[in-house]
Amino acid sequence: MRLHAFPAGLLALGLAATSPAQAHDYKAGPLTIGHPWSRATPGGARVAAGYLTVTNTGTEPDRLTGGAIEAAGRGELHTMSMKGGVMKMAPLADGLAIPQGQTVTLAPSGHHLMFLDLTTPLKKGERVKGTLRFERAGTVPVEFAVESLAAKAPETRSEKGSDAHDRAGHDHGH
Ligand SMILES: [Cu+2]
Repeated sequence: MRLHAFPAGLLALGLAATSPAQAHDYKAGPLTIGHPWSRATPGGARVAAGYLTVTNTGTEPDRLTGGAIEAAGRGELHTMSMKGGVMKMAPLADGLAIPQGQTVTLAPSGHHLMFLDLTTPLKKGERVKGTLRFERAGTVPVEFAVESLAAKAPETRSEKGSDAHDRAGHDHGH
């Protein structure tokens, strides 16, 4: 998908130079987005996942409704849950609530962004440009830090995007 332009001045965007050196975060109104990251993808992989934290210091709830990276055709917001001893992943149709005063974490084995139709492999150590979409805070440009491929994560070679999620043995690094 195309990345949307956003009105200048809408966002108080801050890149905090905190240590450790790899940490990065962003501000969008009352939201602080902590360390967006992804994992390196094996050759041929068509999906990648995105993880981050969102802290809402405001007085109103917000809602994460989606996200994207330039290297992928589209993005979805997913949740994972155990069903009959098997991890299942499903799109979050209504987005993910970010209640005021709380921090919501997107992490492996939990809520995450899924980037589908990946056109370029993600390489460890690089940062990939993307966006997050919030109901109130709007579209927020971020960079996802690409970290190493987890040793246990097998390759995902499906060409069918989210269909892969319903198959046994699906894995793209959760
Ligand atoms: Cu997923």
